[in-house]
Amino acid sequence: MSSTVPTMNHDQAFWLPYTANRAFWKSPRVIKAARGHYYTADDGQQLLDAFSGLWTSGLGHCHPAIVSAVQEQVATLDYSMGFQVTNDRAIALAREVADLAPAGLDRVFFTNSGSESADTALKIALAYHRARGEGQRTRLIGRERGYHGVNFGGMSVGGIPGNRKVFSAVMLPGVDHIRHTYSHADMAFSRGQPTWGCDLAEDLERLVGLHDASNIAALIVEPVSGSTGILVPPIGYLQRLREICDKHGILLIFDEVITAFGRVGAPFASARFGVTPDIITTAKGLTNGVVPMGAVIVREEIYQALMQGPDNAVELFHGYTYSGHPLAAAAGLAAMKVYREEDSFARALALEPTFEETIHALKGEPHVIDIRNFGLMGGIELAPRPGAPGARGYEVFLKCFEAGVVIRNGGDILQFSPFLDSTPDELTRIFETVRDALRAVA
Ligand code: PXG
Ligand code: PLP
Repeated sequence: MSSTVPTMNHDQAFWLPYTANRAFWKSPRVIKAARGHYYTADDGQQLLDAFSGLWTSGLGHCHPAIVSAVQEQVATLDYSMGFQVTNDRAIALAREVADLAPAGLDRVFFTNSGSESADTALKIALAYHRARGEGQRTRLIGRERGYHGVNFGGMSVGGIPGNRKVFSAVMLPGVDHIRHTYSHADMAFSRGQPTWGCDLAEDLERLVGLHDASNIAALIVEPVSGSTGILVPPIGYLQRLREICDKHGILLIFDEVITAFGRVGAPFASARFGVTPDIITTAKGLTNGVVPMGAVIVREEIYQALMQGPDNAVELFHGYTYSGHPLAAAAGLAAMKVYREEDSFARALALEPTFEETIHALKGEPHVIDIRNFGLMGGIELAPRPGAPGARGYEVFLKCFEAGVVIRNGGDILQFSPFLDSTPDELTRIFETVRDALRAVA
């Protein structure tokens, strides 16, 4: 490629992910340190983190127990071969994750992210059906407005138009989507689970009718949708999805990359809702965000179905160089210990009513057309500015940042993910800052 641009200095070589890069470099926001509930920016500004990293760090930043576990591990075993050989930390963490998971989900496959977990889960579903002699079950079903990461599999079952548009021609074949669960007219300003909408689960029957169940491998959904703007499942909806999957032999995959490890006041959303899927995908809170890692937790029957052929044959041709990385596993083990010792999941559950009160107090503020919450996940939806969708949300994000509070905006939906041990005063400060910002933007 012949270059038409002048020679660059490389101060701005970093191409930021999911970021308005040109606007960013005009006024960069750079963090250089963090402790507990606060970031320190490169100019020394203290920022209250209202998003727990990126849904990652429910225990707070630089938790001393996790920091020292990682420090010790890196000086003991940095890395060891991960195929045909493993390390002691990975074995120990798999055991703890399986102990925490719903009964029956007994096997843990490690990845490095939520996107890799989603693609791994889809591949396991296909391999499982094939191993049982039902290799024609290849169709994968996602849901509109779902987010399952950015790799080809997760993108294809995902249902966020902006993530799909440019790559439309190369989506996986044989993928369908059930309807999303949001209806402004029927559920705006619901607290917790909406009472309307259980019947939306019947949309899965529509796809079964269209394709025949014998062609369908799996359904993947987030128990509570996160990045699309906190869509809380209607009462009874997840139970109904489970029933329909059971009826037709379709595997049910819960993408719990956000909802696991305390975010909804339980170890998993599956436990909170009392609905057990066949496969759970996780990442983020698995290590409290300290070292990248994901995990796919699989029903014992699925694992057993794949244990075929001669003993010395690889059963599943899938894995990442860093699956079960010892540093990540050490961070995960320390995180599991802290979750236990600090009783984090119960604390999050106990904080939920205060969070709900504080966020819903913004009803009636300028631009606010809906407020949604579940566990410690919250969303405030703003009316888009005519002709400039997303601008209002972005400006509120910037105003809060200037005022020392880090929130996140997905377009015009403001999102909140406080720490599992946030204080009521912190929640008050977060939402008062948002209130001021809402009153200040056009
Ligand atoms: N599944 C779900 C349900 C997620 O929320 C992923 C998969 C992908 O994980 P990785 O680790 O590959 O990013 C996610 C990630 C937001 C936001 O603004 C959410 C995510 C990522 C970036 C932004 O809510 N979730
Ligand atoms: N590309 C090449 C050339 C590789 O050799 C490998 C792994 O060995 C990969 C991609 C995959 O990398 P990872 O295992 O870190 O996902």
